[in-house]
Amino acid sequence: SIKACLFDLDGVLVDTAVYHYKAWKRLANTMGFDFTEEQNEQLKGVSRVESLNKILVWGAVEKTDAEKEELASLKNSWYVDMITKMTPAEVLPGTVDFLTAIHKAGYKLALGSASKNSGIILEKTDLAHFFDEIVDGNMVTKSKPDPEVFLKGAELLGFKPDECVVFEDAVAGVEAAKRGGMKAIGIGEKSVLTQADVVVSGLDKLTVKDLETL
Ligand code: G16
Ligand code: MG
Repeated sequence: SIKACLFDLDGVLVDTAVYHYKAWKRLANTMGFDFTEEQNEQLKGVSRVESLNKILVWGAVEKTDAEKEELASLKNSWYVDMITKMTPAEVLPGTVDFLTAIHKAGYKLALGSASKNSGIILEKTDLAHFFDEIVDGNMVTKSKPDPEVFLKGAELLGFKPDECVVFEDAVAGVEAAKRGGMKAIGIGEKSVLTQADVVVSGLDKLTVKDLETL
């Protein structure tokens, strides 16, 4: 049975995707091109370097590794400026109630995010105290769909993969959970998150009971 819950950050607990999009768009614009909101979907759950690589392909621009490092840190400085101003009001609907309920019911909680900025986001939105363990982009070498981030979370919490459920909004994240041998609750559209065991539109649609029947 399920004993631990692993949460993705962006798109599940908070909507930082809009800030990532604004910052990447600004970066693309400074290089003389643009990309669509549809293309932006492909950046969700993907690491910073991999996101930049995709964007450079879209703009048909080639850069050296040193230039890429500079571009990525420029984007990150704009992104950090925005997330530093985040408040608890930006936590997605139902999140605080659901995290409170599962914590009270005795489940252990971990974060499993690709972001290297998870610490500041959790602090600004007042969510940090819910988590027993935090695994983020600073602690993993392989990004989703590799299961590393979630396997590390399960290990730190002291549970086997089949005792864990992952909450994910990204296709790559759901795939990571399944590859890791975990249950996956997709946050989004059923037609997109086809590998998920259950799909809901948000944490506001879930109760503790839903975990018992997984
Ligand atoms: C998030 C976002 C991705 C972003 C990645 C890395 O992942 O979904 O779009 O590229 O983190 O973020 P950073 O540049 O802050 O390290 P997740 O796993 O929380 O959805
Ligand atoms: Mg996400």
